[in-house]
Amino acid sequence: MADNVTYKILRSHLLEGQLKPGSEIAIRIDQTITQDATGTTAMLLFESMGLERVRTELSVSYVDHNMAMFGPENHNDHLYLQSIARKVGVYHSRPGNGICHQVHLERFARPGATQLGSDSHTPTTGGIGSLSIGAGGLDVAVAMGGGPFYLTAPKVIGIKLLGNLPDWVAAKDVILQVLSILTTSGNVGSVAEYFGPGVSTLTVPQRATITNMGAELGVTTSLFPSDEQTAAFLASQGRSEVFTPLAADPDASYDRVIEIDLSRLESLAAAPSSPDNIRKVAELKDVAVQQVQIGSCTNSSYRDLMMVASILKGKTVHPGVELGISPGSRQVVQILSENGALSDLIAAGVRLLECGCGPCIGQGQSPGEGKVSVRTFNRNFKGRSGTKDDQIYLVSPETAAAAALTGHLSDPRRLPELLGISYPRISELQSMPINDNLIDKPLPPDQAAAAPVIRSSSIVTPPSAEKPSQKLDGTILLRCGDKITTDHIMPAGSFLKYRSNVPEYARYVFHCFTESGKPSFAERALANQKAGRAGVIIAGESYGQGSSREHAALCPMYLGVRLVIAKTMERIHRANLVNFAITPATFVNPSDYDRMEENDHLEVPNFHKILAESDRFTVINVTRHFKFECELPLSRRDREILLAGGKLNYTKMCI
Ligand code: MIC
Ligand code: SF4
Repeated sequence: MADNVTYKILRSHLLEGQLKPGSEIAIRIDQTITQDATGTTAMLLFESMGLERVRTELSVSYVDHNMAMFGPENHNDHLYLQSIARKVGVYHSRPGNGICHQVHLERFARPGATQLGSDSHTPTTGGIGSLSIGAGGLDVAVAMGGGPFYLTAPKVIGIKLLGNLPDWVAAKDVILQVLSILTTSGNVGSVAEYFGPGVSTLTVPQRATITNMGAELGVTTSLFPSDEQTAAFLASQGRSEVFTPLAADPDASYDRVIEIDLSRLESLAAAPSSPDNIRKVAELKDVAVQQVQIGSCTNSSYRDLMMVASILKGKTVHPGVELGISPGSRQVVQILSENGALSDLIAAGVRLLECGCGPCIGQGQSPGEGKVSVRTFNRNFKGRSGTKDDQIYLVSPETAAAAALTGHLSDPRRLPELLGISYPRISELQSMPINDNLIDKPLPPDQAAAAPVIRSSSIVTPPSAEKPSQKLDGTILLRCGDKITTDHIMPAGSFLKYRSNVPEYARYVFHCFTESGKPSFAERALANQKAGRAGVIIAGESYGQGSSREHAALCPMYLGVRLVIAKTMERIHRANLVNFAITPATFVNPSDYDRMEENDHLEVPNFHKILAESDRFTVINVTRHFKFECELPLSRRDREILLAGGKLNYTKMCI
């Protein structure tokens, strides 16, 4: 059978089901990653499954998100994560070591492996040929326990790369071009696999930029083959032994093919406020810029930061711009400090932040009201930066550096003419400095049993979900529009510190929709729950875009939400809803969305029976006296999970 790379890896890890696009399959997971913002819940859920040790080839816990540490909560989480990791057989990357995806690419990921991570940018390591998928923390906890991961066998979109990137045009421009074609909607259930002669011209870190931001397409994952570039990258990390070549069979086919000629690309930007609002940088030259932020798991490689340092060398950041760099890995910072590039950055006026997610997740560096911030990150959802009406442009490091020097969005190809800067040719290093002293190894099993777990009072065991009622008697708590992201549902930024305390964090569900002087979503939801009604959310297209944060299901569940009806829904969020016993339904007739309002009383007779066996059901809008139809295309297992009152109860039943 001729397979593409995606199906080769799936076939070698298949545990259940048929490898036919659209059918449910179960695969074995080799590696897992968690990060601190999702990891505390994942670890608590792992503990409540009653297992003593992980059963994967490798599991790593990272601390990279909650680094601001206002109040004791973050440090409490860090200490809990470090102590539980040692005990249950998980490696632990301490704060300061870098962002999970970049460090995992450097130190642990391997071609041909499967990886499940409680973060939506887990596909970053698709750049090394690992089939890496983002999921909710509960799914990752189950995989840590050796359980299979269930997914829909994907369609594979083949992205054929031709030619070579021109000077000043970067890997970021490739993924922005892909986003302009595929957009952020309509790709659920697909994998983006790169092939063609242009692939060999891209290094692993460049590929990882592309697979990282592939998350914004809403695909299951993105994947590159493993070739000489992969071998060279692994050699530079002193990990040649894990190299294995991986390519699609010569006559392998794809469900759809898109061709991109790298030589014809130019510098692009995702304009406010969606990663698929793609414009040519050259057309944005009148946009004045007040802030530039460089870094994140998308653009923090040695080449990216060397490129910025070389462009800035001997120059000064424009007086109207604040430039921050939040590097993705300590390894890269160490090289930059050894080769003098760090001095060039500091001399140019860069504000150097610590290695971590930082401003990408609204942990500081929020731009001023209505001010333009140009970022090398992957998401520009409105308000994510911490400023309500932010104007965020997502660009390559080259474009970010050009904006920092000129004070405008400037096509970096004009830098020679504007500032006399010639294109810096940066070659990858053959050997990187290896220093794993911030990665704690797990304790051997004979010492682990007696090891203490540090559990502070801000770490609260997550509430468990309930079994569904016979009949659903509910109230529409919110009717939200299209493209509601998990950042809208469950804000991050300064609220991130409540991740380990669901009752506290739940107070901020749909915080962005709370009008001052009016009751919050949480207050209304709790009152509704007290009155004995289920909460219902009505949504438009692509509900639940963005992150893997299961709190966007867990906290609404805590507030009594039991049903979401959307026009369409994104993959990870839909799975999280099922995991926490919230039924994810879609409208049969999307125009029904317009026929109802908040506070309408809805009824679903025989709800329990519907969950058990029906893929369609009728909802009665009691307030407006009409009925409408919903679709419920659930797998047998999803139904069992919902009926069991969520995945934790279901998993306990199966252990
Ligand atoms: C993000 O980029 O939105 C995050 C923060 O990394 C999330 C995870 C989280 O909410 O903790 C993600 O991408 O899954
Ligand atoms: Fe961190 Fe941003 Fe990457 Fe999420 S997208 S893992 S917040 S750097």
